[in-house]
Amino acid sequence: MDHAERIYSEYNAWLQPKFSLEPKALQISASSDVDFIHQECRLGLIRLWGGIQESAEYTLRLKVDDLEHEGFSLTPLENGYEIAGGSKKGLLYGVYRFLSRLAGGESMEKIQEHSAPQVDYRIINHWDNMDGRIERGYAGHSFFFRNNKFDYDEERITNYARLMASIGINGICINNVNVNRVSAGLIAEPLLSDLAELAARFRPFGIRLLVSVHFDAPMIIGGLTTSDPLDEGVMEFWKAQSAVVYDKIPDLLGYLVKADSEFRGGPEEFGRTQADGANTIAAAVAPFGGVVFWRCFVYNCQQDWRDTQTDRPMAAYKHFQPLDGKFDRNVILQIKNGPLDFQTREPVSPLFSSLKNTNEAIEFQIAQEYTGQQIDLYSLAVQWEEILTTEVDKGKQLKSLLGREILAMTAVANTGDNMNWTGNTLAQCNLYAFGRMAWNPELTAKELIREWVRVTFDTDEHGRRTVEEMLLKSRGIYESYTAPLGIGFMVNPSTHYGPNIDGYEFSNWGTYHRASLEAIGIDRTSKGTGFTLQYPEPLQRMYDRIESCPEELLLFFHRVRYDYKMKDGRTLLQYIYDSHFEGARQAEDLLQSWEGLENRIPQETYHSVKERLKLQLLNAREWRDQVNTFFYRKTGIDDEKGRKIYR
Ligand code: GCV
Repeated sequence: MDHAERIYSEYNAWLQPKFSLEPKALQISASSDVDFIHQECRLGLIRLWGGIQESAEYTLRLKVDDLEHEGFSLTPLENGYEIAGGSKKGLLYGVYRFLSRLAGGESMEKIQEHSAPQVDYRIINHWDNMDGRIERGYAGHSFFFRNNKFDYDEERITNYARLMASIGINGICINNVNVNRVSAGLIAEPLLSDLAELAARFRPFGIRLLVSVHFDAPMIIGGLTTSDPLDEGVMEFWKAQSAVVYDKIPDLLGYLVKADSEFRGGPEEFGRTQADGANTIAAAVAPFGGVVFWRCFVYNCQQDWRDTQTDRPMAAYKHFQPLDGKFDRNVILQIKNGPLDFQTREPVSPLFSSLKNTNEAIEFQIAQEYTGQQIDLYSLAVQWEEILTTEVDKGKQLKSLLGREILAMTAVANTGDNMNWTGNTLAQCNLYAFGRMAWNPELTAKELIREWVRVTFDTDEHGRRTVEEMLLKSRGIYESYTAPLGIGFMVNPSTHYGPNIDGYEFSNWGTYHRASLEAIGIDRTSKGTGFTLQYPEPLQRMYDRIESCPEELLLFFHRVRYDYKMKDGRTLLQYIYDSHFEGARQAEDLLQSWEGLENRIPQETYHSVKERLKLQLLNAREWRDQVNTFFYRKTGIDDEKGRKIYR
């Protein structure tokens, strides 16, 4: 690469060249069985420095050592440096980590680290449809599929695999959990051979593919008349078809299944349990070492809004908790982080504390479906840190279950075929943070944001600090101008962007705020729907009592009068007004802070992010005015500070 080519490109994401770095003359030494890793190391240094000056005086040694399987150690030596991996995979991770720390500006002599991942499966789920559209995708089209066929740019796939491996991702599901009749065919020819070809492109990077399968595959591709998981023919179908699949892709990680959910078929249609469904499919992949990720997003999406007994957040627990211990060893229940659906603020799903004898995966969403759609700035790392440090059982934080009951961290991708992968370049930070956090859940949002900013932008301290602060504050800002205190939703139906306070109020989806002239929220306490009873003590009591319920979740658990006094003495209504005025004002600050970075951030990125921040400001003002007017019209009570509320 010559000097002129060494320029920042959004496409490189966190693998950028760095002009500010002083290259070091060295030679790389590695045995021939790690040629690919040697090559990755070399390419990485060339990318970073613009070239390598060879010198026998300093040796960068790559070796496979006796460490934890995927672990690595980075050690400066007398006249050289050593990167050791517990396996080839570990060595590859070590190389990427070493390059990343160099990119962050650290000097080689000071980089020392020993690291191994806490969870075995660190997985990205794409919600890509084979026609090329991405469900809840905000960065263009699929870079895997088009026109119901595989259609990809080979170089882009390699670059994507490298980006993912560089943050420790080891599993990728390329198709939407909402499997249709076309994508159901991914486990059969002719699509299976194409899938195998793609799997081979990810393999050198230590990434195994997963495939979302259709629960009704026995009927759709097997020609059977039922998908009943306890039917002999159905069991035989899954076994035979899986043998075909594993013959083509021996290291396929397994299947991902969304069943009995949002108009998808499932075992309950046949009077069977979720365990019956999962175990039949798991038995078919078990001989090949495959795993079934079985989603717990099971609820009644045909609820009548008049029915105040059915409470959607309670559904997953009701379906799965009684089955604890009934799932095969190679089944992993994939549970969304909260009991509702990737809202800005939800409690942690009660399933995590109640499943004691079942493998679990926690599912996050990097795609910002309800959190600004990669237009509004929203640092998910901040939210994930809160989630992972939430107490789930007598002093135990959720993250203490990682690597024990919770074997996998999975997340819905925020990528597409946009040049910068994520639409908003700053949303790359969320993708980066997910991988790093899945590797090391002890990392804080602050550390992750800092790392990402440092590896991505070759700017000065002011530039770095500004971006870091914007990202750190972004989640709080978004929450305050949208639907704070855990009330959630209030979004435009189907698109899920922008305010529509009653948009879901009379729908089937079970997401209601039930605002009246006096009060708002659903009573989910032991005296209400009983949702709080799904938590163990002391959480149950804490959430159940309004005095001890964390204020940020007040309206998730309680029905509260507008004149209720918040902890600081303000009424709930005044809190809502303040939150929306303040949030919209802070959205202005975000734009202003960014404008101060002109000439510190590459032009193209500067302008495209600025356009999004302007849209965010419009969105924030719209939320502010619609929400405040809504509550003013319900209550007839003015803002104490006399700010403008439309009548
Ligand atoms: C893939 C929400 C989204 C759906 C998504 C579903 C799920 O309901 O709006 O688009 O479907 O979650 O997680 O399965």
